[in-house]
Amino acid sequence: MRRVDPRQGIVGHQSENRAGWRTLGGAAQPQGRDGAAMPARLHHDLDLRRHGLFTPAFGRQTSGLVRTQIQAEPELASRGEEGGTIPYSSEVAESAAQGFELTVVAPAFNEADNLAELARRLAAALQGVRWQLIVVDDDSPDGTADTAKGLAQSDPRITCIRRVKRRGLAGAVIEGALASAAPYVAVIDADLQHDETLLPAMLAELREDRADLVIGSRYVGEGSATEGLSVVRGAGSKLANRLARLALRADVADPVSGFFMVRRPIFDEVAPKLSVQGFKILFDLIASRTNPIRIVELPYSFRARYAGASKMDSMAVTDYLGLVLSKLSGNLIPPRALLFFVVGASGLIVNLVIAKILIGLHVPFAPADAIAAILAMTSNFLINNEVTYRDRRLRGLRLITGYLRFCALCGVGLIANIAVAALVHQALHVNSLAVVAGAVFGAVWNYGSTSVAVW
Ligand SMILES: Nc1nc2c(ncn2[C@@H]2O[C@H](COP(=O)(O)OP(=O)(O)O)[C@@H](O)[C@H]2O)c(=O)[nH]1
Ligand SMILES: [Mg+2]
Repeated sequence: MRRVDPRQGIVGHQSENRAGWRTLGGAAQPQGRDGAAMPARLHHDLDLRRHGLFTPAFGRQTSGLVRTQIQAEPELASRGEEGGTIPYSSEVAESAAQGFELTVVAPAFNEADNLAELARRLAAALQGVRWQLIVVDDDSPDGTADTAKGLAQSDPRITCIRRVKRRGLAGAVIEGALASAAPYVAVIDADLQHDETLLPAMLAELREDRADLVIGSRYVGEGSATEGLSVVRGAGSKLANRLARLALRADVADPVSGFFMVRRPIFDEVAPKLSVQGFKILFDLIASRTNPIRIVELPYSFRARYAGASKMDSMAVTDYLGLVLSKLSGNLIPPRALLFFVVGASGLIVNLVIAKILIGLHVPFAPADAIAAILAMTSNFLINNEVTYRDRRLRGLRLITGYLRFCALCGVGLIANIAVAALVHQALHVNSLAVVAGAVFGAVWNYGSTSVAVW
């Protein structure tokens, strides 16, 4: 299978399944009139025509740009070196006025020191493409939003969405992508771990209609993660990939990659189903799709961070496990509900341990059990507030009113639990089944009602 690597401007020759160009779903090749594969920079020019963007007027304005790109290619590489600048020109404003073809969404939390370099590298990599960058910041204390808006002052292709009182990579990506009006949306980390020079090749796959989703993959061909991930993180990433492949109906080598490009209508369609919590939006996107999509994976090497520190933590891992389990349940149980049930199970342990301690201290059974139950409910509420609903955490007075509502609703849940258990016992006369039915009903009630009335 012949392939073009636009980054090198060469025409390669590779067999269909040769590592490095992993294609899921048949794909036509970019070809010239004589049937030969074309250098990317030439078929880029053709793309503009095919997409109806190369109107005579637009052609006059942009053909110079395309030609400049071809002539300036050796120079382009040197401009891509650190420290160089991409001057803003009237051509940028003209192409922006035509509408962007590609939105690059960069979720950013405490990435102020990376943004100027990110913008510079995108400009170098995407010459001749009508691109925009949307930085989605979650009110980072390091002034990420101020930095992004400072860059936006001198380059209209850059926008910043500053979210307040919210946290989460997946939610940030969703909001950035939903703000796009471009036909194609890419997601890239703001810390420069992803290789932005792959973007033109990813775009070519979509423009040439060879794919609906293109993944920058660390686990095909010459792709690698050794530079950007420690040994432990590397092992974790491979495990996460294995779990994801279990839950997916697609054979994807790197379904937890944070670097991908997709047709915007696909994202728009799937967006309401995506979980706003968590780190692995690509996995969610593939798992939540309704129609089959063509996926292409292109290799890249995951680099070390440019500046700043990783935000991946145990909560991100917990969220991911919840997401995989939720998908394995066929979306029956939302990831948040799974977490809520795990917290509920921890409450049961708290209840048992405290009751045992109090009874050991010769407190009569009834008050001992009541105190243990209240403490278990309190610990459930606090853990759920800190973990399950950490993105909507209650504070101050709302913490107290939320706690009272939580206790009242769980009290109703307990009554419902007992009532359902009694009914099932009456009907089937099986103790264990009655207890389980009551507990499940109570847990579902507790989750459903508190998710609406407390958080
Ligand atoms: N807006 C936003 N961005 C985030 C959040 N968590 C992580 N990010 C960004 O997502 C990208 C990947 O996160 P990173 O910490 O580098 O994860 P790692 O590469 O797996 O270590 C980076 O650009 C982060 O700044 C968040 O809560 N909100
Ligand atoms: Mg990173």
